[in-house]
Amino acid sequence: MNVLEAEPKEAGPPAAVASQEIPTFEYAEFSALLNRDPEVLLKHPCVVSGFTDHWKASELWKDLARLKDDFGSLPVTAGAPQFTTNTAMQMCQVRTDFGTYIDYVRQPERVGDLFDGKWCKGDLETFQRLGLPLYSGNIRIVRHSREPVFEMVDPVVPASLQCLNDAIPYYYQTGNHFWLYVSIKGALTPLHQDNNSVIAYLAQIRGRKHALLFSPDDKRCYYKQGVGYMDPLDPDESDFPDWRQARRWEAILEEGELLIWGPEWAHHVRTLSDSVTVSFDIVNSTNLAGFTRSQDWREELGNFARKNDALIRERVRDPELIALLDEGTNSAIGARMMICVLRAALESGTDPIKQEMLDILEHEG
Ligand SMILES: O=C(O)CCC(=O)C(=O)O
Ligand SMILES: [Fe+2]
Repeated sequence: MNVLEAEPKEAGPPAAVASQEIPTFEYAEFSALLNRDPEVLLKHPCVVSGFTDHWKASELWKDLARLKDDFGSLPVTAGAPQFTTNTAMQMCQVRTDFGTYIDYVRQPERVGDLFDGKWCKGDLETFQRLGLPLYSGNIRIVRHSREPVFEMVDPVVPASLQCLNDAIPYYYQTGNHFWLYVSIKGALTPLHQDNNSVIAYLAQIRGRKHALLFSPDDKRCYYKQGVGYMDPLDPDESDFPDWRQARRWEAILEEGELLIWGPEWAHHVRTLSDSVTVSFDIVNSTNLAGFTRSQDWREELGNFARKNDALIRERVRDPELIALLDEGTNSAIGARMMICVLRAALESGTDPIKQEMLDILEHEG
């Protein structure tokens, strides 16, 4: 759909800035493009049609009752907005389970009774004043690469797009790299960059979303240290005086389409109609170094090591790791643990991916 036809009042750009429409490709065309230019996603995001046509999820996950049956007992939080990325932004949040969240999505007017006593940020009154729906984006349905749920989204990565996820130790434990988003009209994910420098996509199973993306090269225009990210629908001139210089890439994502972007691309996403989306994070040779250098997986791996302290001390037997478990930060523990695991794996054979990660980690700091 042409972005200019799309609900201009709600979704349109602020006056005085033109958007660049994100180019759309048929799946075969996108594969050919990637073969010609494996780095195309560093240059601009793409919308791809036809990629998810044969996913079981494209039919089965349209059905909220099915999602509730399959994942209803899992713990989640839901926020309005999904999370905040600017110090001036207010937020309300409930702690619940996915099943109760699905009940809310079906009947938002029941918010008061469904989440009575469940508010962990703000309260019902503040929530009603904010005027944004609750949005849960942190259900964890994948913990390793052989999880049966991958059968629902097969193939999970477009042909011609290199994917090294499975060569990275603990990939699905150190970050929620498989996301399932269910949301209602108006749900907001404010402007942010994803953790771990991943390549990421949104596969639209049901409903429509409006997405604005910005290149990492323009970051100084839309991000301010100590303040956070701008609101691209209402930029604050005093914090972001150069916002007009950042090129806005825009798409209306329709059912059956995939929106895919490169590492560090900032994105702002609003749900336009009852929506189900699968999102997936990819590491390949264009972002392996960025992934390895990023902080986020270190925290998660460090956290995991701390929770399994006795086991790790016994199994890894690395004096430096043991010293860090005594008095190091989670991040330092995670990095050291990754070094140990990579070294152990490389003892039983060469592996250029693990070797590149190890070289980066051994030569930093
Ligand atoms: O679909 C959305 O609301 C945003 C999702 C997102 O930020 C992501 O998958 O990285
Ligand atoms: Fe994101």
